[in-house]
Amino acid sequence: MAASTVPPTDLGTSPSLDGHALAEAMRRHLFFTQAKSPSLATSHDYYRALAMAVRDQLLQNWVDTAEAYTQSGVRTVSYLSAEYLLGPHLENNLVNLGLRDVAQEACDELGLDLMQLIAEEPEPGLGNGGLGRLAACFQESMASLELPAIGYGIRYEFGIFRQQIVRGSQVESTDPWLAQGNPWEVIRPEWSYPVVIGVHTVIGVAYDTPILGYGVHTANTLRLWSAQAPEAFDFASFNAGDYTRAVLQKINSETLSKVLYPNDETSQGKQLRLSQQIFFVSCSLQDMFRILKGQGLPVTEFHTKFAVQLNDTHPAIAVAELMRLLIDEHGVDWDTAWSITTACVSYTNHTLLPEALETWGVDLFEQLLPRQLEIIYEINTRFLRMVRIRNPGQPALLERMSLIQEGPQRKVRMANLAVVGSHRVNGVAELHSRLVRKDLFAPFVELWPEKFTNVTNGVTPRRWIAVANPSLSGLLDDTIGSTWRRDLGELSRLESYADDGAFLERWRGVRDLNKQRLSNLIHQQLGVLVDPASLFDVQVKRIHEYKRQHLAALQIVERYLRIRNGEDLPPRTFIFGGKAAPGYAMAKLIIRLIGGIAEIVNMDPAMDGRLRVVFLPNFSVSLGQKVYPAVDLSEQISTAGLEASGTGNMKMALNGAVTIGTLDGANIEIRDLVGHDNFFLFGHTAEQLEVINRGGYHPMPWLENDPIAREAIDLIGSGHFSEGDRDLFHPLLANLCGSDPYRVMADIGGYRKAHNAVDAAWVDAVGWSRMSLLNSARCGFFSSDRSIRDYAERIWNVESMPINACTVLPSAQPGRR
Ligand code: NBG
Repeated sequence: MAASTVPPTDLGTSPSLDGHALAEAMRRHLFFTQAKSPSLATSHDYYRALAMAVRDQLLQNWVDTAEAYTQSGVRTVSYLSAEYLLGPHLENNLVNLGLRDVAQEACDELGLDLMQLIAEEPEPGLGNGGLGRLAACFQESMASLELPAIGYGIRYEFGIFRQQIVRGSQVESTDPWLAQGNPWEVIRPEWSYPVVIGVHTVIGVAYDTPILGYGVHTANTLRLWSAQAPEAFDFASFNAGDYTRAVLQKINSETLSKVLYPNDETSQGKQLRLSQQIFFVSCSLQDMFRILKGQGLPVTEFHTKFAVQLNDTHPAIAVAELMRLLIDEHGVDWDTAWSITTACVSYTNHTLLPEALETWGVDLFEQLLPRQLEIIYEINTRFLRMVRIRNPGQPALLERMSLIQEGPQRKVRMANLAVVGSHRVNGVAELHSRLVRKDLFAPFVELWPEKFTNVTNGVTPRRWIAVANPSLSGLLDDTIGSTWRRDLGELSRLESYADDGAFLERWRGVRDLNKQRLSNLIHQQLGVLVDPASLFDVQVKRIHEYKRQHLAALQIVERYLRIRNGEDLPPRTFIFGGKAAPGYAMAKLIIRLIGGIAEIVNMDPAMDGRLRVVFLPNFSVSLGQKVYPAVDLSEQISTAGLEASGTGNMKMALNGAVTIGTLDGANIEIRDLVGHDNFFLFGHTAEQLEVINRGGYHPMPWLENDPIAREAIDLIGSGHFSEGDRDLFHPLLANLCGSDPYRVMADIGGYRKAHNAVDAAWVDAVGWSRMSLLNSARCGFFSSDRSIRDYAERIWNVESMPINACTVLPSAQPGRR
């Protein structure tokens, strides 16, 4: 069954390009771009030749799109994000151009393996996890919906670190993703801007990457800023013979875009980080003013031209910086500047975890961004005056709402700045948005109820089904036609096959193939044999205590003990993957625990054919593409109220996984849509936990009533999974039995029951396939196209602008602009 990835021809690009022509183009690029003969060419050379040939095909769309936006002066989304976890471009671009099959033909003609070439592309890992990947899905959806948009961010020279697992522990190394060049970007030295940080000036240079829409002519731009020193070196120092000093400034400046902070859901308050934020935000805003001017619009129209979206608080300094640019650089008065700012800026909150809420020491601000701090003070004064007038005699309220946190070390609260400076604030799933209103920003909701809203996250079906799961794509095309790629609601048409035995067979066939594919990869990478017929139980995501990988680990130990005691349980393979922030000791210990368990379990002949545990190193977008389609059971087991949404949960369900999960984030919406019978629920709700917490939570009473959990904990404590070392896991166990901040012990009993229900359900293969199918069929809602439509209508007020083919021909443009 070949996956047909060709979009409708009326919308597709390059209808005339066939396999032979693409093969010719590759030969040409091998010669003219790579300067190689076939006999010397490496796989990577051929990857580049193909990438360049594909790039040639999309340039027309890209140029046309920019031209059409410029001519029309259309309202544009300006998406500000410190992270974009893009994943490799080549295959996605092939799918979106409708050239996937053509590329296959071209490679066949040249005797090359297309998948091998695709695997050559280093992935731009410019993000940590869900937040960065969401930004990438959103860019692709905006282009596919033909929405005028620019994504702005930082061109980190080193992305998220590479993770190796050495004797069960995480070892980090750098990710030099640009080392072999990047065929997808174009440098725009003509668009560079100075940013003053403290006493230094740094220049931001634009690097543009095209973001192709699916089956349309739109190709939007992702513009990432790279930091450069104003001068390559300081001539005065150089002439005086101080060569080190001569290049110091250059090194310091360029450090700004050197590396992504590898922290997920934590804020470290480092000077470099604040500098990165102002750097990319200021460059982006200056670029918007340049665009405005180029289109002949007055600065006072800034808010009609642009909808500025803050992806979390990382770009929140935009509120002060836009005010500064309007007032200081463009001579606008305060009140007008403030109306412009609040009319165009909106803010998405992505977490309730207190450690992730960014605050910056006032002294650091003073030192790096004195003018912006002055502006923040002024915003605060005016804001608090308004609050005071409405709420006489409530100093505690003022203290809570202030942009400045008082105390021995005064701090700027970036979330409060973002809320005050925005016209809309949203959370990323129903529950999360409710908690944002009820807890995090409650007094602001009193003041501005209409400001707060929800947009549930989504994922792009192009990358997460069409690219990731070709066998499922083929089956869908045969069954419901190919329009699901642009209208994921079409998946609901699968429902009518839920009781069709022959169809369920085919469904299972697709899933078996994907599981076989993942088993091969596991064998290749780890030398571990896993049975593709076993239940694949998967938890891949950042490692964090609130996500509770340790809860899953405890459950595996319980299972191990039960099998050792002679119980006959259906075969399971537990698959983990995810990175821990390098400084997060507890998360690293959780990885170590999983590694220790894997080592014992996989060596024990008594477990053979019943239990396997693997930790896949270096989880990434490309690895995710191989994992998600092979998941039977999706572990979404965070402490209720703490996972804002989750998006891995959506990728898995769409690809036919059944979820075991808590009532947290988007799990709740998934469960409501797929039906409560097709979801394994457990755990306390956010409300129940609130009650428990109020009474003073302690794990001991739970543990005392749970001999099974106790036995598992004791076994870990005995050194069984650490070669006799009784101390290794002590911090983790002491934490679980002491304060248990993430309520593992309160939920472990319910989790066990849910797993027993999974075992019972798995034995009924037809019943399981039916559940799997219904999960896909009913999750069309979780397309990022739907999320983006929500933002466009309810937050940005932008409309789509279809791009017609060939508005500009390369030859017809003699050097304008
Ligand atoms: C993460 C949440 C996820 C959510 C993504 C995207 C941060 C700060 N938040 O639950 O933890 O799916 O954002 O919204 O990374």
